[in-house]
Amino acid sequence: VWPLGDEAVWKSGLRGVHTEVPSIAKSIVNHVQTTLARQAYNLDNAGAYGAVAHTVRDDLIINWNDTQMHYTRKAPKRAYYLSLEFLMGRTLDNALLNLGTKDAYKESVAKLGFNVEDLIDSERDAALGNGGLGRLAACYLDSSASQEIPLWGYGLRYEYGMFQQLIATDGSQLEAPDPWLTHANPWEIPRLDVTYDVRFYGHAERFDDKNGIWSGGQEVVAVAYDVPIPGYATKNTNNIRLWKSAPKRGFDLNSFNAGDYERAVESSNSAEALTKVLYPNDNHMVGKELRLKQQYFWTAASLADIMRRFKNTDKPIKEFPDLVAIQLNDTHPTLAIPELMRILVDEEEVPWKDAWEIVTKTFGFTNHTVLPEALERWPVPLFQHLLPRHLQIIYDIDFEFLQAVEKKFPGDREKLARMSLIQEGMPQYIRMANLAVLGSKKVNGVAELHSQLVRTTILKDFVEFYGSSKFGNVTNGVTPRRWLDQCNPDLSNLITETIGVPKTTWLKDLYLIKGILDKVDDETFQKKFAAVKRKNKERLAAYIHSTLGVTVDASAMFDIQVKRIHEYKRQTLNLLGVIHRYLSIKALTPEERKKVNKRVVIFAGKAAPGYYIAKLTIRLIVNVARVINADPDTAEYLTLLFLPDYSVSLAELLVPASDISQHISTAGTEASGTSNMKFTLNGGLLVGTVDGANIEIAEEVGEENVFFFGHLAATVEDIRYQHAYHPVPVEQKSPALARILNEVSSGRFGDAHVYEPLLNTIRQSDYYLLTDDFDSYLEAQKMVDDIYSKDPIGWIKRSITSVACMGKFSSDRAIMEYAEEYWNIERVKLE
Ligand code: 4GP
Repeated sequence: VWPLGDEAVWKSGLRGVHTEVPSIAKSIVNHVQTTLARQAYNLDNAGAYGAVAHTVRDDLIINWNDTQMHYTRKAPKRAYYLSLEFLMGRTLDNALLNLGTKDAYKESVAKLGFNVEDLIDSERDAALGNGGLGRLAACYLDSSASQEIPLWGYGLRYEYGMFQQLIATDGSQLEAPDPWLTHANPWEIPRLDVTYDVRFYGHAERFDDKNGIWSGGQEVVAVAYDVPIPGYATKNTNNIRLWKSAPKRGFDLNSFNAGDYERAVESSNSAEALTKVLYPNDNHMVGKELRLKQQYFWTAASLADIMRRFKNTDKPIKEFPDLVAIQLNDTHPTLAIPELMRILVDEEEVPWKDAWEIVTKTFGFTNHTVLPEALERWPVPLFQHLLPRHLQIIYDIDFEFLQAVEKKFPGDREKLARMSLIQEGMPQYIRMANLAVLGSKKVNGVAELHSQLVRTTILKDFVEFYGSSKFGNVTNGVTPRRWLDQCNPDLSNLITETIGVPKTTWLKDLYLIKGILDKVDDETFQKKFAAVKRKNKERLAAYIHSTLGVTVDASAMFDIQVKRIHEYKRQTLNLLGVIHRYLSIKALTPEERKKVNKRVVIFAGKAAPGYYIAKLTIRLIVNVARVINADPDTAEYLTLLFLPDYSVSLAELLVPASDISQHISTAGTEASGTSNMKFTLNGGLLVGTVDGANIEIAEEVGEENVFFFGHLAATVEDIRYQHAYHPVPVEQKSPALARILNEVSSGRFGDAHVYEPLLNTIRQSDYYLLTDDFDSYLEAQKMVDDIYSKDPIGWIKRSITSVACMGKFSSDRAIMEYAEEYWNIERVKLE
């Protein structure tokens, strides 16, 4: 349908995506001239990046528009992924690869006197996330678009993303803000006309039939910003809608007129503060009011938007779950459950029972951690103050639920107390995980072991109540576009040339890379494969040289552990292992040392600013590195590095360059892990515990290709009990470890007293079982050294086999499991 006017004129103005060099170049020049208002003669890389990004943005928007119009016309069931974090990284390279226009852009950019790779490298990461949970959301968006699943993400447009990490002269982590939006962001489309009012505080009244009225308080406006997500080798382009908070009225006119300017802007400042900054915690809850406000602001705006879109279809409200599936990425968006109840019951006048049926057919809940400190609970008084109507709704849900539990398990008061949405005490708390389970159709964990632990520990009572069919598993995945083709183009090309299947096919059906297995014994292939790894290591070595000024030997084994710094992830175990290696090499004669397997051990990762022990860990790594790297006796055989400011783009450099990587969490604590998948997919082998997705990776690639060590999840509880009631000193359990702890205490690595609190976590309760796992860790490491140094061909074969068997870990497989088994959603391809 065309608006009034001349249809032919309209049509002549429309164009498709740029594919040819001349039109790309023309558009870039046009953006330099108009969008940037700059001249060719003084254009630097940043300017050229801006013009290229705007040209690509135009392409994305064209596909975005077509896709969304197609969805609207077809009106299929859609999925919504509610996530407080989307850890996107850079966009330009990914967009060019997904659109299939990278070569044409490369040529166009070269014609204008620039190098496309330099422009790609000048982009700042979008770091709207902490770690695994946020990066998973980004992979899922890429996969949904690539697999043509109609899905939108909903999140917050933080003005400041994940903090920038600096290392002080004493080795400690310093945090600096991440003002990633200071140079306008070409990848977002402001939708200043798409806004919703979100209420806080005020007064709630409840009526007999459970409906109510919520009024007064403060209103804040949510403004939409859209981020197009291009699928790979398809026109389908999905969307992430991010909300920015804005004051409802510019400022308080009364105060302004009375000359009190500070007062006048106060409320507008407080409205804007809502989406200022991402909370920098991973696997950990902080109970701050501002965080709860963020959660409600985001879920309320998202649901209002989803409801408006549903209403455009003119379907009766009871059909809502036939058109809408909402996935809760952990408990952060759980308020969507009482919020949908509020909309249905208070605004749409749906009877309570029917409303609850709609809700429980709509939501799905994914749990990402069983760590107790991560389980969200909110104090009732805070909740009552901020969201009085939602508290009433939660009480009503809880009342009915407990009646049903009592009916099924009469007289089991303890069970009632455990399952209630309200945790008794002073004050009472609301348990968000329980609410998420009650309000969802299905609940899942993120790897087989994790889902099993969810069913048998934190949600055991709920499995008994609902039956096990409500509780499933979707093992995580990673997008092979970014985590193979983009970060490791040489390996990607080698795979294509070897399996004889076009890239555009196997990158969307990752099981096809199994084809390289045929060549595992082929010497020419082995050489090519090894050469790719070597080149990636040299690329990383060059980065290390340019950033840290340290020269590393690319012929040494690269041993990498990069992830958030957390006690459960046990970076300290790795570090103590490195000290052990250092002392062992030092004890050898120069002649004996010649047989040592050379290693470069690399750490990177951020610690939450308030996490004291994690920050001490970083400080110790940096200071141990200073001692080791300055020791001429060992310099040739061992280098230890801490790379500051870990990010998605740094990961893209590290992942293809590992010989081994470490995923060494205490068994039962790492829900899945996803970097384990990325490293293995790029031919790095794993040193790991029998935990999370490590287990499934070993199932796929063969246990002989993974270096497992340590106690199993099933025994961890017993060991902790032993620690508490029959403690055995470290000296007795692991003399090797005791010696290393003493070396650190003695001040060999500086500041002896500073590290005592960290060492004491091991000497005292040792909650994460370092003492129990240390010796077996050393054995696994010895095996790594032996095979790597004595059987290089065997190593290459293991590495090839591992890559070949990673098909399962594509996020395409995971997103299709969600689509088919959880959301009941089909592909909608844009022709
Ligand atoms: C993480 C888990 O720790 C990690 O094992 C998992 O791979 C990832 O989620 C994605 O499922 N959890 C978090 C968190 O990031 O904050 O709970």
